[in-house]
Amino acid sequence: MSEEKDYWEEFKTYAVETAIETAFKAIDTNGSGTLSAGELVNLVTMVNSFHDTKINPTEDQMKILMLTVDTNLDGVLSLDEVKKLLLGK
Ligand SMILES: [Ca+2]
Repeated sequence: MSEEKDYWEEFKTYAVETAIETAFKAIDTNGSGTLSAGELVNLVTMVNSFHDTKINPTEDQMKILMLTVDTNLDGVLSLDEVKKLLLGK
């Protein structure tokens, strides 16, 4: 049933977006609605704590990551920019 498949595809999209929005709010500790480079470090820390990974980017690597995600180059990451990174759209 293609209709059912569409339903699940839509559900998955919403589920992922909700997860990203929830994580975004948790990481945006000062509630500015955007993520700074410092808050991006919190994201890495969060990923490490959930997955027992030991990702420890250097300051330069964080700068490169910021530049990759910060598509409008305003120095902070919006929810849309983070969604684009994680959902590839
Ligand atoms: Ca930005």
